[in-house]
Amino acid sequence: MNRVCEILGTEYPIIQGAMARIATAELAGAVSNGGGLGIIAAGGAPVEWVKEQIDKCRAITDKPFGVNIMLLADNVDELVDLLIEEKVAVVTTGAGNPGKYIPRFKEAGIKVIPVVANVTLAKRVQRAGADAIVAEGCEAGGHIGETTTMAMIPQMVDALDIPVIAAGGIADGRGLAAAYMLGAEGVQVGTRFLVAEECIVSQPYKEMVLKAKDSSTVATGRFTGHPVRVLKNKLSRQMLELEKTQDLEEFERLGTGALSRAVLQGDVEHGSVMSGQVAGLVNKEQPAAEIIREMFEEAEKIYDARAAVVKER
Ligand code: TUI
Repeated sequence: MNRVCEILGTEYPIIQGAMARIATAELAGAVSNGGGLGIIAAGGAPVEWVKEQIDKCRAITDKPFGVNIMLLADNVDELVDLLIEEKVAVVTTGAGNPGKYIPRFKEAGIKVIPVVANVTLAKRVQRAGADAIVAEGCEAGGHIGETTTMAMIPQMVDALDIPVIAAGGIADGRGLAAAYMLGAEGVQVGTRFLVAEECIVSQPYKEMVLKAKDSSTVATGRFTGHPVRVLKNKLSRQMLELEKTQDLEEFERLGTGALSRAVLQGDVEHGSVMSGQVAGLVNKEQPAAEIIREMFEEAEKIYDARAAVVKER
């Protein structure tokens, strides 16, 4: 059995990306029912809301699922207490170093899988006791690091003993197979699950992903130290304009409530439409379970067909 499946308690070594405001119990439950690991994104939401989502997810699925903690949120300590009390199966983290929380999760029997974007932080969380890491390349949507998935995965694999789960730029069986070739033992997929039938994101957001092409995303806010990849729209153009003056106050004003505007209200011109570079590969709304099955079937076919390329001379 695959080391990642063993840690996650899943049939397939695939984690659904934690998309703030978007990854609710509906999507997480559907992904877990489909044999992957569904994730509820706590984002900056109140602890009570997260508790409701956990209850809801447990009503949708008997299978394991996880909760993601965004470490820039101001209620992280409270959230950690909740997740320990609820004994969720897996915790993933983003946008920081979760090191100081890892011992308490481990004591509670919770698997911890930090999402990281560089080898230095990956080594640090391995030392702190992480069970695996998600190595997220800058092709990913949302808050990103500097390095691509292609360059990062083998460097992570060389530097770590714990399993590496690849993220950023993976939306079909080809990306999945490629991640394995680089040494990953699992994948995390966000953008393709945005258009899952069970995903509650607004229809205009889904349509924008479905219509996107290779050059449709851009990273905004590099000068803030927290670059974020989004689909290009009026808001991203305004934000890029602010890079010239580096007006942080105005940047933050523009960003306030921007994700909700796109996710809940469907305003994809003035809202933040976070998405990975693979949006151009995502062309069909379908059930989460079908996405998982298709990806692994396609990857298997590739292995069978391409083995000849390296074996036959
Ligand atoms: O965290 C993510 N993706 C996210 S978080 C998010 S919410 C947000 N919105 C606006 C600004 C910032 C966050 C949307 N998408 N992925 C994992 C990830 N972690 N990507 C990059 C990092 C990261 C970057 C620098 C983690 C730590 C870090 O510096 C700390 C260190 O010690 O290296």
